[in-house]
Amino acid sequence: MRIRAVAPFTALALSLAACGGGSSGGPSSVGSSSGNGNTGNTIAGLHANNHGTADVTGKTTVEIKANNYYFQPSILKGTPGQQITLHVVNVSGGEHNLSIDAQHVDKDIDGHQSVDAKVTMPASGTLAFWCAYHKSQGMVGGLLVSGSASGGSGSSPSPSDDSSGGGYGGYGNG
Ligand SMILES: [Cu+2]
Repeated sequence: MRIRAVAPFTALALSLAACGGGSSGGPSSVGSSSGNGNTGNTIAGLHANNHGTADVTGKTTVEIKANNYYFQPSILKGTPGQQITLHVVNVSGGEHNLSIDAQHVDKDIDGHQSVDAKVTMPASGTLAFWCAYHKSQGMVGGLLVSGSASGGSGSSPSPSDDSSGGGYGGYGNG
């Protein structure tokens, strides 16, 4: 009787040991699978493969690339209420998508094709956009508004640089 009672427990223990034997680190949470080993970034609370930020202040048309599985640049930084036509170029062979729920944007982009989508910068903070097919894989971007007054939330993910000159990407010449 005692043996029959112990045997299942032993099997379970062995199973657990085998399962956790591969990790050489400390205690890790069971069952957490982080698929792609990219830099774990977050845009508007969503897991995102972040491929950079572009300052689009004053622009009416902005081109971004869609690839497997990210938008580049991933974050577009503008002014509150700024209207932009996003020209999304799918540089991969597979189908992607541009979706912004709050603005009823939902456009498929076939491989090596492009689409235009009119979007509006949020009043404050960051509004996320994503590929409907690969959102869970981090194909997420954001419309970021800078210069908004301190709203009290204080959850700005980017360091607040106060460069009002618009000198984005300018390196010293000479
Ligand atoms: Cu996609």
